Amino acid sequence: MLDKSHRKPGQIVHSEAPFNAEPRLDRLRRSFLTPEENFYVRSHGDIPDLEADGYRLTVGGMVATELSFTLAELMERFPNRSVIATMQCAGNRRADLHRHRPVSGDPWEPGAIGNARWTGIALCDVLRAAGVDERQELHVAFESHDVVEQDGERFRFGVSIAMEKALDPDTLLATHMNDAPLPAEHGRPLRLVVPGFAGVRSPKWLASITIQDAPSSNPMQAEDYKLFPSHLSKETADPSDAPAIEALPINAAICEPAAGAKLPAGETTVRGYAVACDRLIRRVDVSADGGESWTQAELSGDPDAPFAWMFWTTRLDLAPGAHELVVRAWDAAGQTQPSRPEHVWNFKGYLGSCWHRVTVTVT
Ligand SMILES: Nc1nc2c(c(=O)[nH]1)N[C@H]1C(S)=C(S)[C@@H](COP(=O)(O)O)O[C@H]1N2
Ligand SMILES: [Mo]
Repeated sequence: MLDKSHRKPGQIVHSEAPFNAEPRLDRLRRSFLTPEENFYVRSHGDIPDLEADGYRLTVGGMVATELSFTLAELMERFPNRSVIATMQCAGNRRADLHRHRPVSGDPWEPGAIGNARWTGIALCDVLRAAGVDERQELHVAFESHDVVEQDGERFRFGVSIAMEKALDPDTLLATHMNDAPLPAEHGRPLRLVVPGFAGVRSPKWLASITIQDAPSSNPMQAEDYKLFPSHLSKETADPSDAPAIEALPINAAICEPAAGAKLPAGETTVRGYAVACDRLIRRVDVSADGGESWTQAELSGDPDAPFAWMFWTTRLDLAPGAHELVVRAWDAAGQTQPSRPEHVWNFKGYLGSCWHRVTVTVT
């Protein structure tokens, strides 16, 4: 186990062991590519202490040839590939659901998200080298080196994705984040990056890949990260009957000003992010009156990076008094966000994608 000296300035720490933290939103909004010091960390167990030297990745199951690679062999044999993609926890903005009605899990504010250039090799190249059975109904399962303790059980972290997403050339086995070797807490030496999907489908500290005819039976896949309707509770929900969270819905947040800010009268700059899985953000509306009237924000981002977030900015002239600032985004398919937390509430607190509201006082 590594020490906990990885605490960074301006972090909101949800738990020390395992270490779970998100950046303050003003820090998150500083750059399109999120530097490591402002990148949220979501881990279910201790960081495994892996040396790049002794590291091996195995590929097995429904393949013609089972393979095992050192890191150097992987990098030599397969072409380098990069993707700019936003990583976002399914629990991002859980706090907004919790404030409406209590949910289980850490109360993430809108900072359980970050955007990076991920570099490594395409998962599909490795699968094809093993002679993978490419039938669409198959699943690619992953097991990691970290151990999760949950409900009295101890097991290694594991998830799976469907064959179609596994064969997408943007699904990467990544060794680098923003052109630097992966930091230990983000999966050194090798993690999967599944652009557009909930962070949980991007296992860190990867140990093995198995092609199989069913999704992973690991509790991370089979029980957690499922989407339940609002009338179910921990006691009544049946995970085997609920869909696994994969692609994420459109979401947006106000990063500045902060909730509760006291501002001088006059023009205020309002800034934030918006993201919509693999679709471009087309428009962002900002309201200063709780959603009665709207103005359009200016967008900035990389139109060639469909899996990346966009940033937005607008200036509002606010009179003295309390104001509820609201943001909602629209994607290239004309889809937008539900207005209130009760429209998306679920007892696990996933996919908190309702309009983000921040109350400020102008004096
Ligand atoms: N092996 C392993 N992979 C993991 C996790 C984990 O606990 N163990 N957490 C997942 C979850 S829920 C998220 S949101 C992302 C977080 O990635 P990050 O910590 O690099 O931001 O990693 C995913 N991959
Ligand atoms: Mo997550």
